[in-house]
Amino acid sequence: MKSVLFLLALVFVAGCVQTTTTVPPTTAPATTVPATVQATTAAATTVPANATTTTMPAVKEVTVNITSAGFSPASVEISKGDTVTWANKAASPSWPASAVHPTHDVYPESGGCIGSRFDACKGLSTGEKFSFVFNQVGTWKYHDHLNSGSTGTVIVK
Ligand SMILES: [Cu+2]
Repeated sequence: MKSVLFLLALVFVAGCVQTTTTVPPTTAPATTVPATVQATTAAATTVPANATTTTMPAVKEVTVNITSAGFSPASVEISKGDTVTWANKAASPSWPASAVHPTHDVYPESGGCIGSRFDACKGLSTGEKFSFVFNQVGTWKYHDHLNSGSTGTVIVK
């Protein structure tokens, strides 16, 4: 009788020990899940950090619409290295180019087709665009080479 009680007590203790041993494996996977979540959170934090780094040095692009009434807006202000894109929304062709007509040589970068690099070098048809990167600080007047009375200004700071 005594030995049966002892055996029962042993089984009970063994059962308790077994139960205690089962708990840590349950806790271990639970610990692994937050670790995975942390890793995912860390990766998610890295992506916006990269996106911010990419956004900061990004140059600005300003669009000037060419309408039947002229360049709109007629004057734009940008920073050095920014791009101005002329989009022809008019029914007739337009040829944006540096002042002064017809030499186009005011903008101080040689090249292009007439007197400077700031020159579309052709009439843009309706829907067509011309982009130019301004690397020279200054106030640069331009005109429509096909309608020289139509003018605009790009201020580069
Ligand atoms: Cu011209």
